[in-house]
Order: sequence, then C-alpha cells, then structure tokens
Amino acid sequence: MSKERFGLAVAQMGPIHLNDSRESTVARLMEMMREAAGRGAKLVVFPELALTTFFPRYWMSEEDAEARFFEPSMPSPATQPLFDLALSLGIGFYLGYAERTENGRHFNTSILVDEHAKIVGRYRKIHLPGHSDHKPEAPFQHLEKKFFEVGNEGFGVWPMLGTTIGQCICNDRRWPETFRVMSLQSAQMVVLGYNTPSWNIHWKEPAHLRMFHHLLSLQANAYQNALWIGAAAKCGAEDGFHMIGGSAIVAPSGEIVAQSQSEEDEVIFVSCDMALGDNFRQHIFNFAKHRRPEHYGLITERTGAGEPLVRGTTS
Ligand code: CDT
Repeated sequence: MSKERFGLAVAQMGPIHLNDSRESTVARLMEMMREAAGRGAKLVVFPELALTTFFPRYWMSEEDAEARFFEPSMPSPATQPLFDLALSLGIGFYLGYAERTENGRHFNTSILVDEHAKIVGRYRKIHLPGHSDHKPEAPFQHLEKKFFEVGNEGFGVWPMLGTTIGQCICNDRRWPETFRVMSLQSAQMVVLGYNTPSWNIHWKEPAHLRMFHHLLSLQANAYQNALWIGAAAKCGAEDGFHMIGGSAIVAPSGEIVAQSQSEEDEVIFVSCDMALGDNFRQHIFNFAKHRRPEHYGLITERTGAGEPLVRGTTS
C-alpha cells in the first residue's frame, strides 16, 4: 500500500436484540475486525451504540437504562477482547457506546482507538435528536434527550494512523456545522456510526426519504469539505423495530465508493487515495482563500431562525 493509500473498513451491524449479551455482540465485532484487517484496513468503523440494542426507543427510568445499557469504563471487561484483538492485528477502530462517567453523567459517546489499542480520541454526541417526554401514542420512542446530556467536548480531530481523523455520531451528519468545524481543523477523514429508524414518529414521511437524506448528508458534507467519510449503520429489525442500512464510504468528490448491500453484519472496504481531496482543498474549497467568516456571524449568534438583518436598499 503506497503512502497515499488508507485502508478504510466500515463494519455494519445487523440487529442487536434486547436480550443479546454484550459478549455475543463483541464476538460479532471481533469477527468483522478480523475480516477488515484481512482486507488491509488500517481502521474499522463500528456503529453508534454498538454494544446494545438502540435502547432510546424504549420508555424506562434513567436508573434502569444506566444499569442495563451504559458502560462505566472503557475498555470494559466485555470489550477488552476487542481491544486485545485490535492490538494483535495492528488495526485502529471507532466504536460507539453509552458512556457513564465517573461522576454519573451520561453521554452518547464514540472513541477512536489507534493501532496500539490506545484510546486517542473521545467524542460526546452534540446534536441529540428526539424528545425527553413519554409519547405513548407513538409506535416507539426516541429518548436521546432523556437519556443523554449534550456533548461537552466539541468536535475534535486526531492525528492518527498517518492522517487526521474526526468523528461524530448519527444525527450530527445532518448538520453542516459538524463537518466544517472538523475540516477547519484539517480533518482528512470523518467517521461515524448511526441508528436511523425507518419510520418517522413525528409526521407521515415517505419511507424512501430516510435513505435519501442519509446519503445526501454524507455526500454533500464529503464534497463541501474535501473529506473521506465512513459511516456504519446498525440496521434491520431490532425486536421488530426496523432501522435503515446503507453503510457507506464516500470520497472527497462526494461520490459513494462503497455501500452495504444487506441489513446484516457486513464489512465494506476501500483503499482510499488520501490525495484525492487535495485538488478540492487547493481550488474550489480553498478555505483560506475563499471563506468569508465576516459574513457568517449568525451561524454562532443564533440558534433558531429570526428576523432578517437590516440591509441596504437596491435602488
Ligand atoms: N440515532 C440518531 O441520531 N438517529 C437520528 C434519527 C433522526 S430521525 C431522521 C438520525 O439522525 O438518524
């Protein structure tokens, strides 16, 4: 593999049911890690909340959720074999899980682990979707705002594996700010995991739009920031609740260069040309030359849409 090539694997997961053990889930991750390494991957990307079912779909107390679904340490006894395998294979990985901190705070978290099995980067999800109240009329809940705090560590990037990698989680991929903040820190690649329900509980949305908006978000953000993006789904029906697949690797051109075909455990792989983003970065998206931050103030001044700014007339 030449200096410019980066073997990127995305390990999609089929469903994890409520009664599946952490040990059986980690065994699935390990099998895909072996396959990824065998195909020449430097990094394998696992989904959001990859150790359990997507538990925010269920109404329960915070205490019950903590006891059943959160990790008080990482590596944990159940995930240590994954770290050991990564070390023996010399492969890095991205993993999403529910984090309980030492002082009892709860975050939807992902980590980047290097080829020495060292956790080099941690990200706590910032754009939490859903609601915190019980919606008994809905077919399922989306209680991320109940079970998690908004991430408190910003959008980081980490020099690792010979490049600069950023990470985010699921709903973050729909927000252009996520990727722009990372590309302003010279990210070359962004990786993420997701759990996207196939049905919208808020309004009657055509089902095909779920996949369309997912891919649209990845492709637009890859192109506009000259990034490689790797996105890993947890998908299929978890105890009857269906989530989209569509795990993908997207090039800095915005083109999808690999996509999963199933809704099961499946590894996709691309030998990424890390120079592919250079032309975009040097020309059309040469940030230093073309960005106009003096006109972007509202991005950080306002959260929601407000009144038009007062401007000059056209006469
Ligand atoms: N897990 C997660 O963030 N899911 C959200 C659901 C939003 S509904 C379109 C997602 O952005 O996929």
